[in-house]
Amino acid sequence: MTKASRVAVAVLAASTLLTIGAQPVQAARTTGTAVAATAGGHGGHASPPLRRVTPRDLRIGAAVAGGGHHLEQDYPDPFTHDRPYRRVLAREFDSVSPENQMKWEFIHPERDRYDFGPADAIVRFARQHGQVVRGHTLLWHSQNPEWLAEGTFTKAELRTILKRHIFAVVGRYRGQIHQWDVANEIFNENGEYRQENIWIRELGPGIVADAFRWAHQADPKAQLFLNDYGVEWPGAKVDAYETLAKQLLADRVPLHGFASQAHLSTRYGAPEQLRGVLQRFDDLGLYTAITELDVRMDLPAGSVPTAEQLTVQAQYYKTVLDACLAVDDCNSFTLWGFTDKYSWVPVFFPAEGAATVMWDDFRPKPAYYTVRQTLADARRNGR
Ligand code: 9MR
Repeated sequence: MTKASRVAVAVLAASTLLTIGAQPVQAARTTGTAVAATAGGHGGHASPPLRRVTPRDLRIGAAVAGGGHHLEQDYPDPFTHDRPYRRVLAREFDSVSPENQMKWEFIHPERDRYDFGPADAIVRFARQHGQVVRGHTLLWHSQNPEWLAEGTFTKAELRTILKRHIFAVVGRYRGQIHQWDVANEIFNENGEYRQENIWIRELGPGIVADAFRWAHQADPKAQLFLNDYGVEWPGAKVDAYETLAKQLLADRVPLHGFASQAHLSTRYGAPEQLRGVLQRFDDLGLYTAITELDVRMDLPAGSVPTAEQLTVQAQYYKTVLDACLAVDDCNSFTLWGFTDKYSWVPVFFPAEGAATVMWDDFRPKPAYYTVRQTLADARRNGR
């Protein structure tokens, strides 16, 4: 079915999917220790794995840890060194997103040099394990190499640099990428273009459309996305994306999707309005996706989450998954890491942590079981 005809039947589908949305939250009454015991030392070998129970029109993904991981880390690159990690990644997920390995500073470290090795390894791994890849990311304000961020260029040079980069990177993986986050985090909370984005600041917002056009030329099969955090609730940022999406579509720019990263904290309420946000973009004929889900919680140094915290966390995961399942063309659901062992959260939020669905040793938490049950119910109900 084409995207257009899927939109036409979305209203019909919504009535079925509402039932899924109303599934009771699976109770998660165990403490971290008790969960460890009930998981029976699975070390993540929970059965069946997530990818086996996921509805057929949805991809279940995880970020691939590594590649200049976080800031300074005292452990070796997880993807290349941690074999149990790789086993769980292969078994549980059918989509992978390089957490850092395709970002400018890693894949294009010098003006005349690309370092494709780590990204190549992920694309190869995905092929070997029947997974698709989400490419991340092409036009962003952050993690740009020094030569670019500190360099002096004319506008024409900058435009050529971006164009060549997109053709080089997207072209290299042509036909092997499911979705590209073409433009990442381009608006601030007030819905204004971020001026710290070098491309937008120097070349104007029109460069966003060009980035989409170039990416499409380089890989006509990849679905091209706008991606951001802080769009889990309606507001100025979501309005800005909706206005931009409408404009790009009116101008026949190859935009195919809108994604909510969904970096959440239990300090704030669960994103009950996410479904409505995604529906606004589905109504435009776009795919939607959850691309970076994690749910952090307050964890004073050295403490472990309480049973109650884990239950609340599981509910947040379910709220986000339910939103995606209830929207017809939400076709990708990705966790930003599946184990606390390599999560970015404690590095960036020192008083928070435990944000993923598995403990450091890959034993599942209540959130894992809730996600799996919710996926299985949706698949059984014909999603
Ligand atoms: O998880 C990524 C972490 O390893 C990096 O150090 C960090 C640097 O900004 O980026 C993290 O990933 C971000 C993603 O690329 C875009 N959305 C927000 C993510 C969390 O910061």
